[in-house]
Amino acid sequence: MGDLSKRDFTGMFCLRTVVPLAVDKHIEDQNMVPVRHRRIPRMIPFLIMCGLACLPSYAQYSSGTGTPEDPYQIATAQDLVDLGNDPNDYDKYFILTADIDLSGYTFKQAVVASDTAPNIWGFQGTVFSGSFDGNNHKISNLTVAGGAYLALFGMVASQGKVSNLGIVDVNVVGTGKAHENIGGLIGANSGSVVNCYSTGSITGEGSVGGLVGSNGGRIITSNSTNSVTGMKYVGGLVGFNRGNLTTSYSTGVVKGIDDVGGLVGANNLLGNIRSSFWDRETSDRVTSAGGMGLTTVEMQDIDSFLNAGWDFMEETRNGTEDIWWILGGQDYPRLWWEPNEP
Ligand SMILES: [Ca+2]
Ligand SMILES: [Ca+2]
Repeated sequence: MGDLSKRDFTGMFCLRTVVPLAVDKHIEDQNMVPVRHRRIPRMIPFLIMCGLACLPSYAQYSSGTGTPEDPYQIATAQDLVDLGNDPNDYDKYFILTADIDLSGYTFKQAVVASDTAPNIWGFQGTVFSGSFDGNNHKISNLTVAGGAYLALFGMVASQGKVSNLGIVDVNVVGTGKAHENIGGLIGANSGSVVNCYSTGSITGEGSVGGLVGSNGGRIITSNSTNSVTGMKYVGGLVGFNRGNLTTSYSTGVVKGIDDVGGLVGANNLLGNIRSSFWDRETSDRVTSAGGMGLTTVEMQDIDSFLNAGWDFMEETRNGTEDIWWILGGQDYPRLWWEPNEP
């Protein structure tokens, strides 16, 4: 739908620029009229074809060229859908320039970098290897109900990065065969997740996590309040971890059968989990494959996190990036731009 509307627009744009040109030349240079009239009609289809051929390099998304200096600007739900529909752009740079509400959309697979053969084991499709900067905005009401690798991003490559993004009121349900690698933000991550959070509900079978289903990359300064339900490798933040997880937490209720944990369901020999926490009470989980379980009171006490090196606003001992803030005694730590709404 998005491509069609853009192509229609591009075609109109070409016609509008070409037709006045013909009129102007007609008025300015009447001696040349017979020649111009023969040549210009032939040019019109040619110019329209040029416009269509050039479509991927401009007139795409709300603005930008996809470079680090001039990232594609994602300002609408349609921009996001367009990104998902164009794997050629998965290695480009993107920035969110507005909050996006996906109410009214139901996705059968991840919005970006989806598994195109959900009934075949493993990932088939194009992995996201670009950079998506949420720019401290949120994407709300994402609903995904389908097979495997379900989240906003199905799979992110080692050079990929997702940052500064909230996924709010997300609802992901893995159904059918092999509904594995299910999360709020990323199904299977090998890249970097920095300053992200997620709220909502995640359900799947294997490797199910509030933020990331399966992590082989790096997750830092992120959190999830998602409720998480699965069978095996089920965790409040990450279902299965073989990567780095640092300075993050989760609070959502976690339900499962095998390898179920408050923060992480399973952590293999490559996995490294540091300075991270989960709420033992709200998660209904006293164990996790990594991290430290705290009471709700402890989870809302700044000292629990300062002692683990977290960089808060209004303190310099742990750094001056000022990643976190907290309404002590009332709420959990939040990213400095994250609202303290439930
Ligand atoms: Ca598959
Ligand atoms: Ca600080």
